[in-house]
Amino acid sequence: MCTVCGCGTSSIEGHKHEEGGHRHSHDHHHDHDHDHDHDHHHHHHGDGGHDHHHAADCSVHYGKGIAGVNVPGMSQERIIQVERDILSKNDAYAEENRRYLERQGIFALNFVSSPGSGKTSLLVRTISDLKDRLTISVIEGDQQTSNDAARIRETGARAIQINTGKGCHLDAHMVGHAAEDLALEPGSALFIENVGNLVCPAAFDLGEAHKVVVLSVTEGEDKPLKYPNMFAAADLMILNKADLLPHLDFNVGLCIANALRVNPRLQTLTVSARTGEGMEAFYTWLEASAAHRSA
Ligand SMILES: Nc1nc2c(ncn2[C@@H]2O[C@H](COP(=O)(O)OP(=O)(O)O)[C@@H](O)[C@H]2O)c(=O)[nH]1
Ligand SMILES: [Mg+2]
Repeated sequence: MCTVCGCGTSSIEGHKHEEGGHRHSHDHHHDHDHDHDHDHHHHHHGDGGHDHHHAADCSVHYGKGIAGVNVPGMSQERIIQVERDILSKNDAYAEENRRYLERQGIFALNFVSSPGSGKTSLLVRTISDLKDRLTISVIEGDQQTSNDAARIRETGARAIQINTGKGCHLDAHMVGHAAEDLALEPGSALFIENVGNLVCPAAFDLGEAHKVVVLSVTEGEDKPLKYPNMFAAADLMILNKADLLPHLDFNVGLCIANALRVNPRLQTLTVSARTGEGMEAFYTWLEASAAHRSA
């Protein structure tokens, strides 16, 4: 159980990744989910609805305690201790990654979003458009499949896929190994596409220069308010799928205002990875940020 986010099995040192058919699997230590027997009594009503009555030993307090998450059988104090251990281990790996990337002059971005906002599409277009200006390698994170790494490799760029299994985010240890296996070129850029999830990846520093949160116009203007941690952790918000705006009643100004309420320092860009609209502004941001970092 990942007690940091409380939404699945994950650990700092358990993962699999592959590159071009080469499978590389780590099997260190996994925290285990606790079996938890629910005792549901269903009372069916004539209208087809039913009530769930939980037995007295099944006290579920979702996020009510000081830890903000519930792990059956674990006290809130213990959860906080485990959470601190996981995050401090992660932070140590992230610092190692950051030092390595800095020594090599590699500019790393961590792309986070809900599934389907267009991260892979943005990466594919960016790599193709900047081919002659910048070498970009990619670490792809998904629970299953290497589809996205395959989409990236079609551009000619190097890509490695990490499958997190039940894990809901990439951690710095996974990224460190993948970066090593990619044999990154000094002075190049590294794009990390995180697992599609607007919650958990916010807590995990991977050693990147910036988190870039991608939101698509089909998701609603209120998402920055509903998932504030992610928008607070990011330095840039890319509002994608602008080509769909004529078909929607999405209010771009309101969405940006909501994002700035949770993070007044957030930079924002509106683009379409499909048509290419607005992408030049992203490339300008990218090259300016990379130059600023190596200056
Ligand atoms: N209309 C439109 N569709 C897009 C755009 N960007 C991505 N998509 C589509 O959105 C879906 C999810 O895109 P993908 O890149 O896989 O998203 P990811 O899950 O965040 O990596 C795909 O069907 C894409 O073709 C865009 O700018 N406009
Ligand atoms: Mg993707």
